[in-house]
Amino acid sequence: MELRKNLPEIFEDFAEGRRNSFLNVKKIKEQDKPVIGIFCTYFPQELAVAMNAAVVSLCATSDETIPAAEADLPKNLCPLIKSSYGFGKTDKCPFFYFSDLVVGETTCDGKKKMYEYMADFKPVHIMELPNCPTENGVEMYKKEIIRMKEKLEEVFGVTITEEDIRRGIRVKNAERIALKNLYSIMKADPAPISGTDLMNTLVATTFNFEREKIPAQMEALIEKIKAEANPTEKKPRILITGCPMGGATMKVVEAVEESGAVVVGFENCSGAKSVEENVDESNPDVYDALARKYVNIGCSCMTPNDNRIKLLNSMIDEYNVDGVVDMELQACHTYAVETLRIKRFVNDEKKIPYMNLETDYSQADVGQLKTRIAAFIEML
Ligand code: BJ8
Repeated sequence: MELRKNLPEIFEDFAEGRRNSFLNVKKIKEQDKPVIGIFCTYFPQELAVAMNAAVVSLCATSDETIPAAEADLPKNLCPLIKSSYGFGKTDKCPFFYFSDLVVGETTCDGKKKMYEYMADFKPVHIMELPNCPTENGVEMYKKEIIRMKEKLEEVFGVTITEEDIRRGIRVKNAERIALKNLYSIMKADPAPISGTDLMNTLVATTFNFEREKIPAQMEALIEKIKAEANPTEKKPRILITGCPMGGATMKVVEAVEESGAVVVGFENCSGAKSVEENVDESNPDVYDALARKYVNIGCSCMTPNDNRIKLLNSMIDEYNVDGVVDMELQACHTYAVETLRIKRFVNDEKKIPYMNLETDYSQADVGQLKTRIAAFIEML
């Protein structure tokens, strides 16, 4: 990061880095390094770091390939699933194209059934994720993580030692701490940057293949923000929760911020959900340590999903949140069913306003979203 640049230019650099990542993944292939494509934060990336493989996120966030996907999949299916499948099927995503192996998990029903068709045109490995974040679930996922490691060894002809995995854990823990330090700057009131810049930066870092460099980059960015961002206006402070954010769904963040509020936190997968908790480096059993961290991710695919409530509880307090916006993607049943529990918790226990909205990857509802969100913000 060039420290002579001003903040807007630096945020633009992160966006540029994401665009360049298409070229970077090509370079990685030219160096004969393995590329693993993933769809979910339940994949323990420590295994990939342990074998020096690049990890690319294949969760698509645009509606471009949905019509192609709908030739094979039902129309009434989550846009994330259709879009991701469509990019793979039409070969429009370079990350998918360059992935040697795609890893999926048994999360929601739509995703796990989609992988069956995806396996027709790409090698796919499925990790069986438990439904419940219990000791049984941890035991089961531990076995799956070991099976995943063995699959990687078989496909790529490598040996992954426990020492390699420990290095992977250290690298990923340092990365998570750095990302948490970045989004924690939003605890300040007024918030120093917009939620839009924050989310775009968080998403861009997932496309940085030099993971060891992320902590220093985040540190430099935080210094820059502290030195240059001097907001004076206090605004209503919004926490966003629900399905993963990014790409087309940034329309929700933009609508919040255009209405005069600021998004101070993202509990979603692209935000705190997978970053808050680290892997216990003192656990002598690396597989147990990984299983415990990952099974604790508060996704609505888990039942009961107390970990989401736990994280929301601390974020609402720490970020001094005035209102919660719960974003559901169309036909995402697990998150949709969970809205009632989240509403009850936010209204009854935290005593602050809550709204939930359902959207997809089209821009057709932007006007309606803006009207609803503006009315919500006005009420705060
Ligand atoms: S850990 S949030 S990345 S599953 S939105 S495809 S749940 S129907 S994306 Fe997710 Fe992993 Fe959970 Fe995170 Fe299904 Fe819902 Fe679509 Fe979803």
